[in-house]
Amino acid sequence: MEKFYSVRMRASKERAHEQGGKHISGGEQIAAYENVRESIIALLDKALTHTRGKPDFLQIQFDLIDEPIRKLEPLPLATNKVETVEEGRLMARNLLEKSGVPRACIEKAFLQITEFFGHRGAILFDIQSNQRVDHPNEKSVRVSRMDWPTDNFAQWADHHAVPRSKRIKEALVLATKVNRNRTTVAELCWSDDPEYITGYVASKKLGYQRITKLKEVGDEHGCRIFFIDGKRDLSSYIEYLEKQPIFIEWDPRLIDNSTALK
Ligand code: PML
Ligand code: MG
Repeated sequence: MEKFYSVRMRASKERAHEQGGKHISGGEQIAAYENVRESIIALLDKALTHTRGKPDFLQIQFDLIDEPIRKLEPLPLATNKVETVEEGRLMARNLLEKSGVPRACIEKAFLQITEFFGHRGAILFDIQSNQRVDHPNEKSVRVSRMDWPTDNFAQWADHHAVPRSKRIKEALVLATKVNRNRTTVAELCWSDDPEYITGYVASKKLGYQRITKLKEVGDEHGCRIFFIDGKRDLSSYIEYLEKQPIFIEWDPRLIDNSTALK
């Protein structure tokens, strides 16, 4: 069996993340041994050229994946055009509700949203208790060990007339891993990159729903919230997010499987 390595990067400014530094950039790849060098260089470039600033702490590590890599079909993608942040956020709330997040829970999360800015990982918000549950250390959760082989992504992107953008690829990889899991009800995300204002709501039910404006240009506040069903086992869910290796693989024979969500 071919061996694969998880390659990951994190970069921050002033101090390391755990010492309160400002998050600059993070990245995940899975590579065969002969491609590890290329992955490290790609992640290094990502960290050194980020619009959030020059990092002064950077860590890149790789480790052997010694368990089978599970394959998942990418979530179907749709793009919703909006003109203003207000319209975009209203649309996000509506998509979350359609995905099965109760209205009261959405309102509570939006009231607290400024507390969820600036984390390098994701916030877990429980729809049963209406509160954040990735406490007590406030570290947030980093989804890791996932990738989408370049050729297959390019085929998928060309077929769907989506730009071959690394950012879209990385976001869809993460959203697919997270939202194919039963504990996740829906995800809300927008970037902390001041120049990037498109974000998304994703869920099993609605797929990956891009929203073209969720914040103003120049705003460095981003967020990533997983609305989860807290009746399920939280520790095995976090274990899945952090440890389960995933490859996204699009099967061109399933041409537009928008109704075939698992
Ligand atoms: C990020 O930059 O960290 C998140 C980007 C989310 C949206 C990507 C897209 O579909 O355009
Ligand atoms: Mg980012």
